[in-house]
Amino acid sequence: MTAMPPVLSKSAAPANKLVQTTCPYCGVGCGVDVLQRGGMTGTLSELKGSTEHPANFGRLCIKGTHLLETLDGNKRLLQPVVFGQPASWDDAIGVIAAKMAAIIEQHGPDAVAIYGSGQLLTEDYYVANKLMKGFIGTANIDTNSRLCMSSAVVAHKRAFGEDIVPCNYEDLEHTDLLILTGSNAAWTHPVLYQRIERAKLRNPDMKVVVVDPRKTDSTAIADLHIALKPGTDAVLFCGLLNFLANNNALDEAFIAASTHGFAETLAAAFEWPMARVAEVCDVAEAELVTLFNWFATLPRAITFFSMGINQSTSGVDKGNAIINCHLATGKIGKEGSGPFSITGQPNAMGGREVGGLSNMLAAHMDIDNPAHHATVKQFWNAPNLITKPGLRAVDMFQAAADGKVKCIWIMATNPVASMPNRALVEAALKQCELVIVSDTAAQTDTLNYAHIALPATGWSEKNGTVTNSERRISRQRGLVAPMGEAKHDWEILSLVGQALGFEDAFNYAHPAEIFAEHCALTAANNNGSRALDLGPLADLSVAQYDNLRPQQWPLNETHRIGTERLFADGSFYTPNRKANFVAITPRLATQQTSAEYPFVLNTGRIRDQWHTMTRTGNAPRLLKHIDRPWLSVHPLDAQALAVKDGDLLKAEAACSGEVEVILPVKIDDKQRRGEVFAPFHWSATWGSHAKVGALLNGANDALSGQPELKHGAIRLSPVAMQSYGLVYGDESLVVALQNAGYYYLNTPTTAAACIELADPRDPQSMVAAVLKHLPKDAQWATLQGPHQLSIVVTRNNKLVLAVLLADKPMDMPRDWLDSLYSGTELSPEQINGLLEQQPDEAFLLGKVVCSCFGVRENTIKHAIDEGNNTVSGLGKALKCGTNCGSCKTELASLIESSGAMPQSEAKEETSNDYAL
Ligand SMILES: Nc1nc2c(c(=O)[nH]1)N[C@H]1C(S)=C(S)[C@@H](COP(=O)(O)OP(=O)(O)OC[C@H]3O[C@@H](n4cnc5c(=O)[nH]c(N)nc54)[C@H](O)[C@@H]3O)O[C@H]1N2
Ligand SMILES: Nc1nc2c(c(=O)[nH]1)N[C@H]1C(S)=C(S)[C@@H](COP(=O)(O)OP(=O)(O)OC[C@H]3O[C@@H](n4cnc5c(=O)[nH]c(N)nc54)[C@H](O)[C@@H]3O)O[C@H]1N2
Ligand code: SF4
Ligand SMILES: [Mo]
Repeated sequence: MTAMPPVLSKSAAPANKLVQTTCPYCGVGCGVDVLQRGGMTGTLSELKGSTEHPANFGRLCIKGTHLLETLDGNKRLLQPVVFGQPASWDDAIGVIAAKMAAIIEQHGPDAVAIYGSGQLLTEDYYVANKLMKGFIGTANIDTNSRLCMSSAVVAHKRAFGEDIVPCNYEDLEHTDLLILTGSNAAWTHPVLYQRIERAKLRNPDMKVVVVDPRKTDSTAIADLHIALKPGTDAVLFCGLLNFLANNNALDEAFIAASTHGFAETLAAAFEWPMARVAEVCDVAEAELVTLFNWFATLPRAITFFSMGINQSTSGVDKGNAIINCHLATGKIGKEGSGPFSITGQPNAMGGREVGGLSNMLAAHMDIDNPAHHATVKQFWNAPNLITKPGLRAVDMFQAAADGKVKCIWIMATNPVASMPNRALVEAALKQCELVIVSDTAAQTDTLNYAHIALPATGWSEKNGTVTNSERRISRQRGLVAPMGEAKHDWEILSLVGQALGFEDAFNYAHPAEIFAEHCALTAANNNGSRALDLGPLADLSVAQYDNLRPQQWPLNETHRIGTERLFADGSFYTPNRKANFVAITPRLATQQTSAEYPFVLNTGRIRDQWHTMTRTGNAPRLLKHIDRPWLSVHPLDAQALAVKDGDLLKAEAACSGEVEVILPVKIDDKQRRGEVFAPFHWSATWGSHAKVGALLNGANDALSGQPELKHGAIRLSPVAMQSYGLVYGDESLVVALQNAGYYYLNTPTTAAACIELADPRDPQSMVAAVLKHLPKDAQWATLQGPHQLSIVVTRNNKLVLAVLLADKPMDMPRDWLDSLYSGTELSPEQINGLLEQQPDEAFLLGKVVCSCFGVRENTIKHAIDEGNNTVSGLGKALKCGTNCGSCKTELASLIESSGAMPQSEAKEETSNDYAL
């Protein structure tokens, strides 16, 4: 009997399918499983961590978990916009090509620049690099990775001969000493931090040391926190090398066989005896002794470093000071040992692989190496291959401000918000003849300066590869069709390449073709001379590419399934195959404080937001942990400035010029005196004065070009505001009132839009602006008192807008406002509560749990927090549950959900509840 072919109905709905992709945020590169319902035009749901992905084994952090909530179509750029008008793709590409060609014709190719991003996929990045360096003929392609990884890149090249991260994530679980320096991994690389946390639970002997001027959440598992003076890490690691030499902790055999330059390096380190290190780093000698002894005596050690090291005018030297200590003790190339630079962005590593910085050629090949030049020229058949490096990020914007760069194409980055020296970046973009911005979001600080805005596809639509911090290449898969008219970045770049006359070189139809070409280039004339070798992936079919499983490079004939750890054989990628020690003379930060600018400004990240918030800002749940920018100030500094929590402080730097920065104060004893911290996530899209980048002057490392973003010099002064406001309700109504006062900050809740206002004049001054924007088709109630003025607008008795003004800052619980905005009709009492700006008692204390004695939920929770963590204990304290007893189960569940278990009941995590 012959088998019948299955009958397929043409109209059958596509089956639901579990698809694996990669998280688009940080460099951990977690695998993500998503349920695709109804094919590419359907919906996505049930997002979870991929249990078999070697980066995360099923775990995700809060940003990854809420990815689906960020895909808000209303916030997307959906159509090309050319000089303010919606346009077709044909028109947009035509205008770009014509204008670019004219600029190149008149001023040469160096008048054109691309400023790209470590958030592009490898395929996008490869095409951008090829177009600029091989065909347009300029190396003016730099990216935000310059602000992120470039110091580590140069440190690696100096020490190892190539930009190589030797370690892998498993090493973090098999070490005896983990030094986290300049990293707040608990917030910035959470899944790795969780892996470290669990490794320490399993092996309590493992030591964790955090080196950071601030006491961050990452110190939660630390055996030692060294709160050093900012900028002094090179001193610390020179001191460590000196100590290792004086305490017989060197690996002489390794130094002799595998390294070069030790004597000069040690001579430089001899300048740093313990007492001097303690003084310059401003830490207790005993803390240094503890750390140094651990490094000297424990067999395995990892130094995990990130932006507190890289974002410095001597970031490269700091990287090499760290690497020197690992080379001197042979703690490299072995399980659980090595210097581990952690990449920030999802594809910072992939960008480095394709050579997407202005001083690189391609595929880890160098501009000034004639053999490399010949290889790339032949491979690309490139008519205009560059012969000299191009502009680095800070210099690129300076050149634009000076009128030398006339056309800049900004792709997948938001430099007006994220570059230092905002005043200069704004001036540069105003000066440019042609500013092209490719973005997924409809609104960013940078889009305000775009002559041409191009809608790019975002995560869930894009299809390609990324490489994480441990050199592991994973697929980001297209799961849904592009929104609106969005196109893939590689596609947009190819269209422009074709329109400029390079049809043959940019006729890609699928990212698999680009990936194959990239892999083939890494293998071209390689023969083991470059670690980056993806040769075995150069001939993947589209189907094989689609099914590519995560793997680590190098991949070559000897390592066909990838290489976990590099340098295991003591051989490096310098001409003599030895690693270089680099003699270090530590330098302090360039932006030093003075009598006029007495505070050190440190900037960085928070747990639940990603960079300039164009994606994470769309998920109100991610604003629950922290809903506003702030400036952390030590209590004694706050006292001297006469400010309290929530007051507004004006921050000024010598470079901030016309740009005014105002931030709410957070009094914070985790901060050293004289130093303040601000997250850089909020931008002018979120608030009138949230422009932290304006306070940093763009000073950068001469070797890497990486700007000093952790050490500004600023002055602070309280802002005398006379009135404060809170505007809450329908988004369109709230947004219209944004400029009713001098200062505003957007703080949306999970239910509604919300902005805070402040103004140096009295509340009446804002009323005229408010009245102008109130809806005509609604009812209003108003109440004016000596210190406050409220307007409540309802439609059919349902709240649409509340404008609450007062002469002092008000702390209105957002949960209360949300409860009133829930779509139910407001009672007269509730309207009065709003008018009086007085949350009702029932809300503040929660619902009644024990009806017999009228005990409310929040009173009970408070008692639990106080230590009454048994039902009978609560009964004794509050009487609840002591009459009819029917609320006892609810009391028990409140105790359970509070997490307040008596010590004896607390369970240690068992070792089989996660896979490693
Ligand atoms: N939630 C979240 N996670 C992210 C990102 C995000 O935006 N949000 N971005 C990703 C990106 S691109 C990056 S680059 C990484 C960055 O990851 P991290 O480098 O961990 O993050 P930062 O907060 O920028 O800075 C880290 C710490 O450096 C400290 N620091 C400042 N000056 C010094 C110093 O002189 N010495 C030392 N030892 N420490 C100092 C700061 O106090 C801060 O706590 O995070 C990635 N992960
Ligand atoms: N003060 C201070 N400044 C800093 C830092 C700091 O620590 N302090 N850190 C620096 C570091 S390490 C980094 S990495 C940078 C990050 O700074 P940015 O790169 O400027 O920040 P993002 O918000 O990630 O910007 C990415 C932009 O690309 C868009 N986008 C997202 N996906 C895509 C896509 O697939 N295609 C296209 N075309 N667009 C897309 C987003 O909507 C967003 O507008 O900030 C730097 N700036
Ligand atoms: S740790 Fe990084 S890659 Fe993993 S889920 Fe969180 S943001 Fe995404
Ligand atoms: Mo970064």
